Amino acid sequence: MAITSTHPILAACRREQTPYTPVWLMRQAGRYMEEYRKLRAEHEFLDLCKSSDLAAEITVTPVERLKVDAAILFADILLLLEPMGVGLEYTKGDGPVIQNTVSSRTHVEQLIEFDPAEALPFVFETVRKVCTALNGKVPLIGFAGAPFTLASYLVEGGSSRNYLKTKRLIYSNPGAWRGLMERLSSLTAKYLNAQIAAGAEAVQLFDSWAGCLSPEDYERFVLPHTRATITGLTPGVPVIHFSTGTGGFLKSLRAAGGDVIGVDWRVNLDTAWDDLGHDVGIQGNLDPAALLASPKDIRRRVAEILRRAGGKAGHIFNLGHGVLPETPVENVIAMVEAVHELSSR
Ligand code: 1CP
Repeated sequence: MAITSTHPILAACRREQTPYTPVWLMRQAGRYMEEYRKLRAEHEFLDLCKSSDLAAEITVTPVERLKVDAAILFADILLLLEPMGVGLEYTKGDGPVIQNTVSSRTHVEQLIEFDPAEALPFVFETVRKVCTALNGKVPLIGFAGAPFTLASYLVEGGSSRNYLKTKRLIYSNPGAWRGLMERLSSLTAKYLNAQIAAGAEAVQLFDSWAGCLSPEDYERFVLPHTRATITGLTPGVPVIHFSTGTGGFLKSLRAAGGDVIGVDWRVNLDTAWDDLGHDVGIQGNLDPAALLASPKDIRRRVAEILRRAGGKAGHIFNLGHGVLPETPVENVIAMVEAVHELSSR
């Protein structure tokens, strides 16, 4: 406990000075890694998530291979939706599919109520196994989808380009929307608290698709619910609040909560941080596609982000979104090395 609580990534969450800028990558365990592809060739994705031995192995491998400063739990934001009885499937090539989509108050009321600690025991087993394997070397970050991003999958039935079904529900049936978001926000808080109880030392809330909303709609229909999730979390555990495409309303994301705000590459890190205020941490924000460039170019781009962070306490280096499956693993290693070397102080 004493070792990890002073770990750079947790210190950065508290905006304390660190000997170097800590770094991890969203989707650091995934298809760009040969080790993962091998396991995936033998098992369905959901089966990997539900086998705590395999999920723990997939979580720990990139920590050793990439020398990153944190592990991210191998799981998926949509696991929390399966016990609701909506029929979750991962189909080859098409991404996740929800069979029974939500478009009315009746549908919201039909969603099965459950206790995440009981319905998803494999997640917490994985957390415990990962903590044992890491043995205090680096902290484990737990995660969940933020209520809006989870709701968007329930309403759309999968990924979406314009989120029209979601917006139609918000505009035409705000009561049903509120009911859905209230369910998801309390469920998410319980789920994250159970990850924390099992050993996660920080948590990240992914609101990956919040950027489809106008600032006004975000404030009215999303912010109160994300805030309810964050206020419901175990005190003292750092919260990273991540989204993409939200450069136009960063202040509202900040108002929803989080010790650290995760930003994508569509904003410059320094202007984003000025906008957020320097009394909150910032995470980001290399374009994941930059990892397709040469190691020399990657190093230059890393230096530029570090320059914009200005060595100020509270910066966690990350990509602006998840690692792309096409990424050469050597380039990821080069990126992590560059962050550590160039930020050393
Ligand atoms: O085919 C496969 O091997 C499955 C691919 C895969 C993986 C490796 C999916 C399906 N999920 C995951 C793991 C995962 N998902 C992790 C842990 C691994 C890590 O970070 O190292 C995490 C944190 C997530 C989170 C997640 N799942 C998000 C939020 C982050 C983001 O990328 O925005 C979202 C939106 C999902 C839904 C989801 N699950 C899987 C896919 C391909 C998607 C995205 C689909 C879409 O574009 O809508």
